[in-house]
Amino acid sequence: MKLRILHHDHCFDGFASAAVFSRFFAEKIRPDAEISYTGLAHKPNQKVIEEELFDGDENAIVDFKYSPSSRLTWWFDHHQSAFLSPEDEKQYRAVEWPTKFYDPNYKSCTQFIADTVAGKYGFDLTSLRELIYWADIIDGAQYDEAKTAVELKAPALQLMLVIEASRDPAVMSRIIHGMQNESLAKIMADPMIESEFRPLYDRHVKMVDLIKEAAECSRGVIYFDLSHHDAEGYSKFIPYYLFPDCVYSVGVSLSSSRSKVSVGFNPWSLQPRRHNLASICERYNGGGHAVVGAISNRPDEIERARETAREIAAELRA
Ligand SMILES: [Mn+2]
Repeated sequence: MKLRILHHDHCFDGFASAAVFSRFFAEKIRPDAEISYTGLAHKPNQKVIEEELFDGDENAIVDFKYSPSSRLTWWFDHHQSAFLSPEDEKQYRAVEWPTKFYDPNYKSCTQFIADTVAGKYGFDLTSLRELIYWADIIDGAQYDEAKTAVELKAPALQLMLVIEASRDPAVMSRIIHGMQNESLAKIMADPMIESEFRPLYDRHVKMVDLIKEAAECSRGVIYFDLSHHDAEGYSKFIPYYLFPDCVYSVGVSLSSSRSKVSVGFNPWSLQPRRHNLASICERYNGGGHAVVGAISNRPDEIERARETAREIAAELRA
């Protein structure tokens, strides 16, 4: 029989969820299952998950939005917004589904699947402990210190970098299969993965230097403008690694598709957060969460982005 697993793409938790579910399915449901994988990415204004993606005898979605399709046989998600429409949510909540699970209290979908299948089916998680541990750290941004998140010494965090940036299907497939039976260090030691990682890591180190050069910290707020560099996509933890005593960061960046102001609260700050960053960003037509927010505009609006960033930095310093 064929099992199709649809998982959140370019996301460590999405990959780990697919790996844990695969092991569970092969051991507890169908040992003869022939499993294939499809990565799903969020699209603006998406209304449905295309029916033709459900091409297995059984079809599972993990770490991604619900589909009311009758072809969907398994579902696990932990995202706050897990439904593409109010109708989908109503359809899901009207029934006690035996194999479709949702719990937004979980920090990672991997941990959610692990707890669910261990409890309901007695699935033995022993050999998957390392994977589950790191999925929960990464998806919940629960790093003990900025150093861990930025220096990327743990094999799990090196794999995270590859998963988020690589577009090579062979690399993706190697990782998703490796996660089921190998240690994360062993996957990283594979020359194919190592050579994919190297340039990404070099770029990451360059971003640390770039932010170090551009940033200044005063009255608890780090401010940096990267709009003269190709700096789309850097780790949001870099500013706090460079300035551990700062409370907030405000950054400006520019790519071919947008100008962007990023605002964040230092998760390792010893001082409390006194501002809701989502509310601040909403005043400039942006959004986000209380601890991290952003405002995106057209690339030609970069001067306005710089102005906005300076205003927000001044407000956070007041
Ligand atoms: Mn997740």
